[in-house]
Amino acid sequence: MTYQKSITAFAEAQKHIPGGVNSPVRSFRSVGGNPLFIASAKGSKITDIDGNEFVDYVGSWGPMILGHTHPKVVAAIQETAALGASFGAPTLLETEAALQIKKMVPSVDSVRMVNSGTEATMSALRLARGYTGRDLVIKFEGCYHGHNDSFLIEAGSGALTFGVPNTPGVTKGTAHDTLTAKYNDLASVERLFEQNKDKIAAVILEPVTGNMGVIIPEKSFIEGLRKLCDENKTVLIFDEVMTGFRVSKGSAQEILGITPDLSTFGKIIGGGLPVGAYGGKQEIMDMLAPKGPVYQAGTLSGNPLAMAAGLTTLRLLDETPNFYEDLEKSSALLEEGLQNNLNELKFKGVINRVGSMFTLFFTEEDSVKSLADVNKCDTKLFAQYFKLSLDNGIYLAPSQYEAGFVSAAHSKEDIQKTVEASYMALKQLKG
Ligand code: HOZ
Repeated sequence: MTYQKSITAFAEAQKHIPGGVNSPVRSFRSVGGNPLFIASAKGSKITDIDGNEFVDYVGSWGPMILGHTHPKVVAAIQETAALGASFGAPTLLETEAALQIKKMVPSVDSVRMVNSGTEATMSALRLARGYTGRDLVIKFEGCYHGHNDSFLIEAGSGALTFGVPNTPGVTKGTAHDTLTAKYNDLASVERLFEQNKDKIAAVILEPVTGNMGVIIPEKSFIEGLRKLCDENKTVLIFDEVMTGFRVSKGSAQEILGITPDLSTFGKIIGGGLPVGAYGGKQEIMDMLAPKGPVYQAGTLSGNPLAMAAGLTTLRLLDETPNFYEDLEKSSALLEEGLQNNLNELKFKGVINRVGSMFTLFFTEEDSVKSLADVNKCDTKLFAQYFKLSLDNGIYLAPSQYEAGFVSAAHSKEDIQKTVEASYMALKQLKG
């Protein structure tokens, strides 16, 4: 495979865009290489400007659960665009989108649209602070909730990949208001509650993590968080930007059987267009302006194109018979194939998967349950695996600390090709 056009394009982009990319995770810096510049995508495949085609497991970092350029989503965007791209005034689409989200996630009584997952978590935290009259927030090491100052403390995703979990530019005051606990370690949360009685506004977490790779919460941990928040009148926020409508129709909260007070969404609810949302208990949501005193706004919030793409996507997820069952089958097939490869080649690794989100961790450990476990992974080995996979036509996220996403467009042949490519890569790594 040649990547020459991408190499030239990246050299040019770096002259005009910081680091040549508009979001750090897109650079291949941590795996050493040149990011691919993408020309187009269809279904499960993505094509770069050199004409190379890959089976895509990035899926725009989560939104493309139907696969790329789904004809109904494309038609909805085109039809809506013909009527006007943005009005800065209410449209019927916004209420329809809100109703659809409420139908699929019953903990949401009322929902406010914003433009990204970052905006959703930032606004949810402000709302929780306004509602409780408290300042502190507990987040978990390795969880990523977008690039708000409050959450760039021990953060995952690109912040972890590029070694800046506590980024410069965040004021001491802001950092002081963010407390960090350990994922799957309830005692670390209990300690923070004891030390900060009646001061904690919110606990926020990825109910299944994707931003330090996929980690599954233990039942006692997630139940314990709900209990602690109830006892301390603290708002429990599930950041479902990645897991929302991804791991099941009702999102992670459905499979975990835990009802958060607020949820944040993004990615899938925009069908590939920029969008975010936060919603939850009526009593809390009623605190938002113009009804209540907590201010939050946006010129492009509830944008018609994003609403049309998102609503069409959500309706397809809701109404396609056996959608999540079928997605589970292909994802399980992939996991089984990857696990068989590991077993056959006696290669040490851990695969964590929930529905169509998965991570293959290159680790000597038997399980990966926390950031401490993630930090034991061999990122150099991952980088080599990533490159070999790419050369074999498989496009993975360019970091060990991310999730892979299977879409409804991934066929049995795609999965088979991926398993074979993975086998070849692992074999080469074994030497
Ligand atoms: N949550 C996404 C990856 N972990 C963010 C994508 C980005 O930062 O561009």
